[in-house]
Amino acid sequence: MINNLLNKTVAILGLGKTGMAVARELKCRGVHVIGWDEKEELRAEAQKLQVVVQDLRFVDFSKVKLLIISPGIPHTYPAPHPVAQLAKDNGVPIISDIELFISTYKDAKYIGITGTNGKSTTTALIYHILKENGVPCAIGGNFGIPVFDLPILGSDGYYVLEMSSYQIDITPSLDFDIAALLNITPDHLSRHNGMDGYVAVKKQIFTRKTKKDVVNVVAVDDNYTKKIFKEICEEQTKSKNIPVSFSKKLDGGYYVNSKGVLIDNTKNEKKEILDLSELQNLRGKHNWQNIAVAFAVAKKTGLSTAKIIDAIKNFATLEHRIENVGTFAGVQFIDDSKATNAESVKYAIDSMKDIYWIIGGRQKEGGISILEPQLGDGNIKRVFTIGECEKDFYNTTKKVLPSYKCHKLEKAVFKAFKLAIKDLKKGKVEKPVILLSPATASFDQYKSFEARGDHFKQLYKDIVAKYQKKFG
Ligand code: UMA
Ligand code: ADP
Repeated sequence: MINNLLNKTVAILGLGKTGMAVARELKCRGVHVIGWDEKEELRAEAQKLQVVVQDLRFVDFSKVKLLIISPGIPHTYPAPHPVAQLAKDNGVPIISDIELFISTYKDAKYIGITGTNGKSTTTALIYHILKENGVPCAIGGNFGIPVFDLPILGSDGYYVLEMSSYQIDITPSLDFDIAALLNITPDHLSRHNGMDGYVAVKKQIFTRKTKKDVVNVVAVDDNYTKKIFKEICEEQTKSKNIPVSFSKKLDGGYYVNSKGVLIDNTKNEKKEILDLSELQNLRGKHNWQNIAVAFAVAKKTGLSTAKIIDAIKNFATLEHRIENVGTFAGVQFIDDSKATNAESVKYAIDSMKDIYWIIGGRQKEGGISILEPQLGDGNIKRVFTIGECEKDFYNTTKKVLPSYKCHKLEKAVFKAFKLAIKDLKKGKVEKPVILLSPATASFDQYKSFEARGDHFKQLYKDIVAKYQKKFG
């Protein structure tokens, strides 16, 4: 596709990671690029690449061939960005970097993974399995590396791409050799005009531009994904459609039984693959779903079961996702800062006991209402609230559990530690865990969930330093 753009004009809206990587590539390929970002420092950086920096609202779009828009910028809901509207009014296609990339580099194979939760873990796990086994591959997309920053792979290579709903929405003609969907629960609803729009976008990962011999993997554990699977089986009779489940037995697919054993039932032989309950690097039932999907995808690349199992066993947990920070004075610290919605917290709470739970930040739709049934199940001992929504969360948890308003993470961590030590001495708990699994976005107090998790890890170090003499 890029070859057809020689000497043509392409507009790029958003010069963050995504836009800048596209700009760099297009400039090298002799394309005339006009770019804009509301941030001055990004505009200055683009100018160094010889990009014409100009407010795109005032550009004559009749001369523009394409608009490449960053995923974070709305082009439909809640309201189209004025530049997106201008492009539409002039009949200029609006696409993502991924659309441009896939239609340019057609030789390699593509694996796309989406879902509300578990995308990064599953994408990283698939990439790890391929890499460990010597398959040429690269990881990118919503994972944090824009596709135009990835190496060019040959026809035996796989691009393993994490796809957010934002990215799918602006990639009208996807062409994944293997596409996988993990789960769907409400998220990002304002960008998709409600739940129906969000579900429809997630389903689009299974659309193809040209490819025919394709594989679709769907974890059918919720009603939305179950319905999508049924629909694609009806619509794509020539594709290999593989169901996966971590919650129920399945014929013709992979499932995890009640003991946590991954079963290959693709040929209805109920072959035991691996006991997932023992894996310390991928704790929690939610990871059973991620592993089952990763396994199904990896099998379709032609790797043997034994090779996939070995790679799963030595996968290193991703940062900020139920990450073990350390244990001090008998108290374990777990960073699950990436748990930015209640659904993801549900599984963290399920997989641990004696929890001193730190929650709060910028609230998302629904807050923690879906967690209310779990509050009294005995796994959580005490709750420490922080951030913008702490009043709401405190009012919910205090009805069932001892709860403390701490406002800031620092106070929450220190208070949780002192109370955990006290409870430990009194024999009220055996293995206390201080869990940062906030069920919120971080932006009220932090730049990102990573910054919030890093702060938590620093506070663990501060505690070790402060109490070394007493407990060390
Ligand atoms: N901007 C304007 N005008 C506006 C609005 C924004 O100029 O009116 C500019 C901003 O100043 C910014 C850029 O547009 O510089 C928007 O950037 P962006 O955030 O869309 O894009 P990137 O920095 O390129 O990051 C994106 C993804 N971000 C989002 O989808 C919000 C990253 O996912 C992704 O890793 C990266 O591309 C590489 O492909 C992050 C994310 O939060 C991790 N994703 C969401 C999620 O996981 O829930 C969807
Ligand atoms: P995503 O990239 O979709 O945000 P991550 O793998 O980064 O997903 O995990 C985000 C959060 O969701 C973490 O707190 C993690 O423990 C939790 N999580 C991971 N996989 C799942 C899953 N399959 N279902 C629900 N929650 C999950």
